[in-house]
Amino acid sequence: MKRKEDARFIRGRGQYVDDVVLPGMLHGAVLRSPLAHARILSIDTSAAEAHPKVHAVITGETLAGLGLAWMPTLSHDTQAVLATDKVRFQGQEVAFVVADDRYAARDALALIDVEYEPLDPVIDAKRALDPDAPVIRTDKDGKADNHIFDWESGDRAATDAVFADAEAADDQLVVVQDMIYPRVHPAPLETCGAIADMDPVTGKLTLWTTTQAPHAHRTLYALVAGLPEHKIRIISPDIGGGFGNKVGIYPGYVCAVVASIVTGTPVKWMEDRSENLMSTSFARDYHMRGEVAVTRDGRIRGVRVHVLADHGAFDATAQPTAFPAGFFGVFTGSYDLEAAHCAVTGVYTNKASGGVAYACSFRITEAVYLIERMVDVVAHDLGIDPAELRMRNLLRPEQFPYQSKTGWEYDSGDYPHTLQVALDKAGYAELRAEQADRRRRFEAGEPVSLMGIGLSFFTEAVGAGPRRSMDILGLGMADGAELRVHPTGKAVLRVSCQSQGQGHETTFAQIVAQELGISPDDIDVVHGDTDQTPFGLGTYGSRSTPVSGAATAMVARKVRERAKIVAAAMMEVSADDLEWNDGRWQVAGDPDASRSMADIAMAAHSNLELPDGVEGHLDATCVYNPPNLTYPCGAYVCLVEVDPGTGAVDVRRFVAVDDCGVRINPMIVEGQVHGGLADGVGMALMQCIAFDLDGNCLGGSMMDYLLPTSLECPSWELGETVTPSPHHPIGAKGVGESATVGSPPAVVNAVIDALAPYDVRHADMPLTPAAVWCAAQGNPLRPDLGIT
Ligand code: MCN
Ligand code: CUN
Repeated sequence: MKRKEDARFIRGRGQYVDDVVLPGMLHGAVLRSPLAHARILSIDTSAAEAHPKVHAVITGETLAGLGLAWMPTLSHDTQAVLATDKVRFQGQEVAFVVADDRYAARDALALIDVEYEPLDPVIDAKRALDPDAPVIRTDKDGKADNHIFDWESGDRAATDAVFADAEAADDQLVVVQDMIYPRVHPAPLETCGAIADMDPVTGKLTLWTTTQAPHAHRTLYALVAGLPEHKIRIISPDIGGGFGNKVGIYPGYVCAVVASIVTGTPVKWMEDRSENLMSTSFARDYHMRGEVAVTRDGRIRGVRVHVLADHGAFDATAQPTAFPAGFFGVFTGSYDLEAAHCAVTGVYTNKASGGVAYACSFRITEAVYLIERMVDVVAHDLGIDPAELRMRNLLRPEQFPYQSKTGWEYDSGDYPHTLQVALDKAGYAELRAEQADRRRRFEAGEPVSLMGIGLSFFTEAVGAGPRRSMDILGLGMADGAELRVHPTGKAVLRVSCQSQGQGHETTFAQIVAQELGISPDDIDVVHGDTDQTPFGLGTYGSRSTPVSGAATAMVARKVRERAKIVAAAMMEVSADDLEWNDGRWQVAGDPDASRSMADIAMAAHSNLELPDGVEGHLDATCVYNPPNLTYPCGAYVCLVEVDPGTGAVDVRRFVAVDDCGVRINPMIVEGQVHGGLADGVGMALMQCIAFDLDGNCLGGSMMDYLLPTSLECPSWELGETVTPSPHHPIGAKGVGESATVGSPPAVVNAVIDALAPYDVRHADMPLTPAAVWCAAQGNPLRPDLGIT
């Protein structure tokens, strides 16, 4: 089925936040710090206030008077809304101007005079832990260093024992590799913004905003600002992409709300591209050491990991678990291990708050990258083919449900089969033969490019989630769904999740259609408006299908059961005699005696026909609290050509076999995978937010922060296996982030494989031509990653 929402998108009739225009609306702009670390000595706003088109200038001092200068983050830290004492990263919010139009607001920014006393910036995460490093969070009482947290997962003693054993044994070895997952940014098409409309008479706040989680945001505004929750309405209309960038609450949103309260008029704030890239929602920035204990015949026994996590100046991780690095716990990947342990240390640096999401499921991306790179390093050191090494170590189908060594219960999968499908589709053996031939020609001095074949096998963990392990500010992670079938048999579904391009209006209608025998065209899906939808935690961590999708199937089944009673009354039979057949309630054994949902709906609304005790109307509500996450998986094969003269990488082919359980809409799933694969090629080869030693952000525009285009992407070759989730009502697993998680290691493994004639064991992303060329020359310097 084609996407229902595209009818408006391809006609230019979508409504994004920046399309919203309210009568009398004023415009806000944010003054940002030019320095990465500096004390604020004074802020003089008088000249800006005197500007004829300026209505108000808000500073940290204004906010402090309201108790709003600092706000809590999702990871139990605090973040400055507008800086009062110090600025802590380049681009940090310092003041907010409200003016008649966007241009006047921007002009007035230049009239604000801020006196800064520059301080030494801390840019390198390792340097952040030096005893003499400048302390960034001096706002925290008694804080004398830049350390945020230490977190661990797995059994340290058991893992150390396996490693000691492997070190002592002749037939085993320990393989060690350091690697960096660089800082990247999701860069959605629409930047972040908000229009706040506080009605001074009714006291009702309507906030149009780019959020992936409208209900959670509403509750947070209520808790933090003391606004009554029933008087807050959050509307998140069509959003031009989220990718995790729109999970958090940004200072600009809060400023727009305060500005609307102060001026008594609606206030719009939309950031520009550079503001989005420099100040919002970075991801990754993990410095990792992986260690693998393995027998010489390729049996992986244990994995040990240490990570230094650079979270920037405020720990604003969009982390829905109670744990600071929670989902990194899936670093054991798809393999059957004896023991595993990881330790993650989080530090503050003078960078925009990081540690947030980017199609990542909160650290799974880094974990998958680490283990899939490590498996290739082991294959390199042992001289075993990487496909063969994976086959020897993958979990076997009979091990499911599988209890991982770090406490996760993988629900289902047939990993060797999924990998085999990918290898067959790629023609793996023939590719290796072609590669061997190419290498012979290269060694013979022919001017040929180097061919590399890279694999990855990933397990994702999506659909947050079980209440015990994942409460966010004490809120459970259950999602609501409400379904009404109208008298003529048309239905409206209301869900708490929020589509940013994933096609929920189509797929959620398809779920209801499947359960009720109504055409998906006759089902409207309402989302993204807290006044119109039930509570739930929104769309991130690929949780819409696992949680809201499950709620949708369950609410439809409730309606179907109610319809059964009405149908029985209509046909004057006992409900026990009815069976659900081909989208109709039918008298068992009598195909001529049946009623469609439309027949039943009309009767249910004309109470005359209903006997006493049978409730009229046809609607239901449901709250779904998932018993577990869902665990999609996939096997990817990437084929690259590397130019040995320039280091340029060309992705020649990419085979992706995903298993996301039952597919509701195969076309949409493929679209999700296409997007994620492009993301992976981008991160592996070009995307990186770097900083110079003074803390200047070097990725503040799309001239510097490179996103992949169709030119860098091959024509994707997709395949599928289907292992339904045993606990999901329709057996579906999430897929929205799978390819972003699974593809970077496949691309990197391919490039390193291509460099085999130079005996390169590892090189860090992004594998730009310069980085690849330097790696081939044995040059370890990476100024782009701060390694000089
Ligand atoms: N689907 C399906 N069958 C399945 C699984 C999913 O048909 N077995 C469909 C779903 O019904 C839905 C889509 O595929 O229409 C994605 O579903 P799901 O995996 O549940 O992910 P979410 O809808 O929760 O989307 C979130 C996910 C995340 S976290 C990021 S980040 C990301 C991603 O989606 N951001 C995106 N894909 C994106 N795609 C677009 N266009 N824009 C974004 O911002
Ligand atoms: Cu991890 S980015 Mo998505 O969860 O919105």
